[in-house]
Amino acid sequence: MTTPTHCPYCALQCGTAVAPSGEVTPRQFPTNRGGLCQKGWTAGSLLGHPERLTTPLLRPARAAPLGPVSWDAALGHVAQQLVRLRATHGPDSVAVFGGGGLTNEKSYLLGKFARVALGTSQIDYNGRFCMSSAAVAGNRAFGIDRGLSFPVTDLDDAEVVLLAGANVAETMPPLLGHLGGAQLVVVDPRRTPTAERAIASGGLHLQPVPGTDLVLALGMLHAAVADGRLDTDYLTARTSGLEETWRVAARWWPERAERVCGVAAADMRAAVGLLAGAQRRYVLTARGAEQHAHGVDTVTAWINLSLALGLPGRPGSGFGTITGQGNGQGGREHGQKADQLPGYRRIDDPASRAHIASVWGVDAAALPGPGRSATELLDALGRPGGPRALLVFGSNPLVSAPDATAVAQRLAALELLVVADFLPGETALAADVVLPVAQWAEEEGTLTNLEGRVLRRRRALDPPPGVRTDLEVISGLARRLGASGFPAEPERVFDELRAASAGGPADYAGISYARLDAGEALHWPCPGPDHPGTPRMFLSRFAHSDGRARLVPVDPPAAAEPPDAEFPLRATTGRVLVHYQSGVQTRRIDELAAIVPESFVEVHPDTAARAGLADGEWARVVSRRGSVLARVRCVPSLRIDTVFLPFHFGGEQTANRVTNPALDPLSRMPEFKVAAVQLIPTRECVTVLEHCYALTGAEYLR
Ligand SMILES: Nc1nc2c(c(=O)[nH]1)N[C@H]1C(S)=C(S)[C@@H](COP(=O)(O)OP(=O)(O)OC[C@H]3O[C@@H](n4cnc5c(=O)[nH]c(N)nc54)[C@H](O)[C@@H]3O)O[C@H]1N2
Ligand SMILES: Nc1nc2c(c(=O)[nH]1)N[C@H]1C(S)=C(S)[C@@H](COP(=O)(O)OP(=O)(O)OC[C@H]3O[C@@H](n4cnc5c(=O)[nH]c(N)nc54)[C@H](O)[C@@H]3O)O[C@H]1N2
Ligand code: SF4
Ligand SMILES: [Mo]
Repeated sequence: MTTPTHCPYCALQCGTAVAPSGEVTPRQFPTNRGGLCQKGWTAGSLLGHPERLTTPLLRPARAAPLGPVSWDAALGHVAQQLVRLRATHGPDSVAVFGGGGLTNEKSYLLGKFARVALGTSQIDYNGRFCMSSAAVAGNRAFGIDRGLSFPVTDLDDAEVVLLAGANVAETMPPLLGHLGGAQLVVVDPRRTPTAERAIASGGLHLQPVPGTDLVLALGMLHAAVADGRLDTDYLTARTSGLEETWRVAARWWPERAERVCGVAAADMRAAVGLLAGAQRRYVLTARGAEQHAHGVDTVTAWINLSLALGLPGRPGSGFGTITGQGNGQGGREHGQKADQLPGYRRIDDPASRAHIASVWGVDAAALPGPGRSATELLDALGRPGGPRALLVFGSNPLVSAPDATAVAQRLAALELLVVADFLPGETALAADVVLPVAQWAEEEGTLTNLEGRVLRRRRALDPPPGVRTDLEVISGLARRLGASGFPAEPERVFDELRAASAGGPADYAGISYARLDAGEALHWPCPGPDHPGTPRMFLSRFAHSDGRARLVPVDPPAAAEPPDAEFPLRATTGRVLVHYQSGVQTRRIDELAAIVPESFVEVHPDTAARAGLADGEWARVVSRRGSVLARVRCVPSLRIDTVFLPFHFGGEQTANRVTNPALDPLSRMPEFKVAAVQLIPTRECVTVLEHCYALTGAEYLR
């Protein structure tokens, strides 16, 4: 007997079947159609992993080692410290950091816990690092933010798909199965496996300087206008803002754009020709377009081009952003974001506050206002006026947040760091209290995938003795803080979430466990029990009150950190197929760690030679903030001005030691995708152990 559920990792949420032994096999589901990537196949091996956390751990004093304690002692200690801090320094002295991998139920209860049980405004989550710029751009253009406004199966019939900063061949391999019939245009500074597919499909690989997509998209919009490719009927009927947008784009003719972004004007025209010449075409963006200090405007530039060509809201065509984490979409809808309440409501909107307060049975005036965004929250820890305690659920910011060295200093300045995790990741090892929690295959819940489709995670086996679910942990802490209304049963939490979301943009009111278990595919908004859900949005109108989509004029900004004589190269960062995120999980899976055991830096051979480096040698990649150790991989297809680092490794190989915490002014998303660096040869000896496993917490915070 196997249990039908979904992969724990990315937003494609491939269908899986889990055996009582924990073995994972693929199952037919529209996103994966029986396929899985290597991470999905091996996900079960962490369930019984020897490093699995099975008892709460407590550090009696900052310098003391973590030691096992009872749940009562651990939760009692945390509650006592939180009560003390709150009484002495006010409710904002306690902060919460969540994750886009958490189920909808956990995200919801965590947000309620922060606002009601702790009374703090200081909650945000790692999704701020993920799709937040596209979320702002989508809201601005379409009036609502759902990653894809159509099911992925619609892509099956596409003739042309432009992928901007999305390396789906490595980040969502089964998605390629939906792109098989299309010519691809891939926009990426690197010749990724996805870019190889584009060339093989008779499409194009456009290779811009990192951080210059905005100029590239302006050049392409100019080409669309100049070559008579605008869809004028669509623009007139369904959009506003073309005139103002053209006023900026008119200054970016392709030859001028080429000088900034490095993509040949002829290729811009060819790409526009491919998109405009097809009936069924899509533009999809991901983190490469977003993780910039001007990510919102960059995504907006891609949306402007899509609108000019008449794609969004047209059957068989569209614009979309590929979300990232398992619950990347749902995780940003139900209240773990600093500026949001459940149902994708704004926390500063009086009507939204009143509705949520009534569901929660509290006074709307008692709900805190917006808090700090993730990077700003981490930066405020332990500073005067900043939080003195941090509770982390589902993130490893010591490895995944920008300027990791500064993050370690801020965590060290806390009076209390609490981490709930099932493995001893870097941040857990640095905590004062570690709470061992259940894994995906041991719990019930729902997640919302990249299509805005709500799906069920099901319990296939019991958690190991001594382990509690995140919901039980939150519920138990709330009780110790004297707060009521924090059930630990997933379905009860979901039913409360439905009521809280009712009437909001992300309306789940009509979605129930019973409907999902009966096999219905329910995409939000789904406002009532008889509503069929909304797989396709925008077919007749966009979500703005006038029903129109907005083109928004965007100007190329100055680079946040331009290369100079000292730091002449642009480092960009991202992912490889076999590792997931900060690597806590996949670095511990032997089959995956054997394939990519250590960090590397992709470098053009000429650039390597200039730095005195050869393929296979270790280098230090140095920025103004810090340096990272990585093995040189010479890649002739790479731009000579660019190097690439994966961010999946810890310790000396933490790529985020060099990244720039410059933030987008609207989304507050950090600039993971471009930092000025230099390369230097190093003779430092790096042992295999340091490659694969975390340093101890104490070493981190020294
Ligand atoms: N194997 C694997 N899969 C994953 C994940 C994982 O960690 N590992 N994580 C999941 C999550 S949370 C996310 S968010 C998604 C991310 O999925 P993707 O966005 O596809 O992944 P990234 O590797 O971060 O970035 C994509 C590409 O952007 C390129 N890029 C860098 N700078 C620029 C630029 O300025 N412009 C453009 N156009 N491209 C640029 C990089 O070279 C990279 O190939 O993947 C999900 N799937
Ligand atoms: N340089 C650079 N940095 C990046 C990026 C980049 O492209 N470049 N990408 C950014 C992006 S898009 C993202 S999404 C972030 C992700 O980065 P992180 O937030 O660090 O994500 P994970 O590594 O998935 O960390 C999740 C942790 O929570 C644990 N965990 C998993 N599921 C659960 C759960 O249900 N409950 C609890 N309590 N714990 C759980 C895991 O064991 C792991 O320790 O990284 C960002 N950082
Ligand atoms: S593509 Fe994503 S959801 Fe599918 S198996 Fe791989 S990691 Fe899991
Ligand atoms: Mo992400």
